[in-house]
Amino acid sequence: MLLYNEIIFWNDLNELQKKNILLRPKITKLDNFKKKVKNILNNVKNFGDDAILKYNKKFDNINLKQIKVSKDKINNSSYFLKNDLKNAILTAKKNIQLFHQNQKCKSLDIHTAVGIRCQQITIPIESVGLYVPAGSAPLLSTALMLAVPAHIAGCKNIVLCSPPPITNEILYISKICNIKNVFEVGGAQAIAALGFGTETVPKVNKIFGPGNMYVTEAKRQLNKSSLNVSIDMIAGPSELLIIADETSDPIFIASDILSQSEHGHDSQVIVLSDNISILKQTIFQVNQQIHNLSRKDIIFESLKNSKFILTTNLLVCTQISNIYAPEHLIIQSKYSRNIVKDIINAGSIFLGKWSPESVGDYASGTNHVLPTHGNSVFASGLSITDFQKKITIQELTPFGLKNIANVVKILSLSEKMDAHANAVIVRCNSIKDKYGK
Ligand code: HSO
Ligand code: ZN
Repeated sequence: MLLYNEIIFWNDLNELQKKNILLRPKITKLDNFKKKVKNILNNVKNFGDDAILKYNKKFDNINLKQIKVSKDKINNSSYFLKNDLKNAILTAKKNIQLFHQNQKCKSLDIHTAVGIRCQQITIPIESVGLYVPAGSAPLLSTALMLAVPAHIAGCKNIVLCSPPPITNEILYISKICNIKNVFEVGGAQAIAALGFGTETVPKVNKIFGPGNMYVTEAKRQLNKSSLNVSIDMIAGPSELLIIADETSDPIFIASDILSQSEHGHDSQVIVLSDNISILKQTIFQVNQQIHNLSRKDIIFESLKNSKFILTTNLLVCTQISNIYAPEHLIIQSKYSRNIVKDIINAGSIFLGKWSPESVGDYASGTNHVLPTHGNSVFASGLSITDFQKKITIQELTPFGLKNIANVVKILSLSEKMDAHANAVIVRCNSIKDKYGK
């Protein structure tokens, strides 16, 4: 039960209290947790599929003969799903596809000076691993958010891993996204398989997708190793910040608070408003709506991390939001479009009362894999550029080289790199021999 006296008056706080109010919930890490993950990585590295089959038995209590999902099983998934679910998946896919397709950046081909041609081309990362967590329910939406951009980016080998038993929903998404390499393996062992490769799981160049703390730790350890494996991001618990004014609808805000809070006991919601009545009505609505929800146990837990803060005006709300740097930001105000102009840190923004976070989570087209834990101060949500890399190309004519030669000579000699200067000088001498001057 949330109480009205939980409303925090921002102006009454000193600097330290302000800082503490905006802290993320502490994650309690189990003893030896890093060592356990290291062990899993080592076992998968040394014993490949055998180790994975054992972990499937140990952690997921499933005895599989093979971890690779057969082509037939992927294709047949379609028969097990109701048409309305398949249609919903297809509509979401269409929107995600349209949005991500337009993220493609154009190649550059520029003459920086006469005779100096510089290009930038975009190349897809050849092999990518997509991790789709299961947790309390397999996140089919995450499968879409990873598979669609990987496909659009042009990645040649797309490998998808999800804990056993893999669901028909995830297999259906693999089918419509043309992913043929699908494996029933979860947790740190899945990340290890993607990072090292096994007899059946191909080694990839970059691993994507959220997961529990074991998955996250495995990604961190692999990323630090010298394996040339990269990761998309270190994802923490999900979070939402809401800015509301007197025109917001407390019923709607409460529904957004609850949808965020059902993710996990460590989810967090911060509500900022310049209007105490809106905050009180919202708290009232949260207490009303929670009773109809199936995940109320998780919600009761995570609501303990929520904060309702009263400020003197909307500008202060914006400033607090930029300090907190939320993963999701909902702005429900008559000035939404003006406020958004001052936002500099956020993963994804939802403007106005008709834009619940749920729509972005599933179907509007934007990606729901977003920077958490304040990382939106430097990072962005997933986009197709994460599945690609850029290569620059340059080509000079004799004239172009002759004109820039002196600049390179002076700069390289000032760094005491005379071999660098020489690479230009020998060519300039050759140009003189050939063309005179
Ligand atoms: N809000 C989550 C994504 C999600 N919601 C998946 C429901 N399913 C992180 O952006
Ligand atoms: Zn969500």
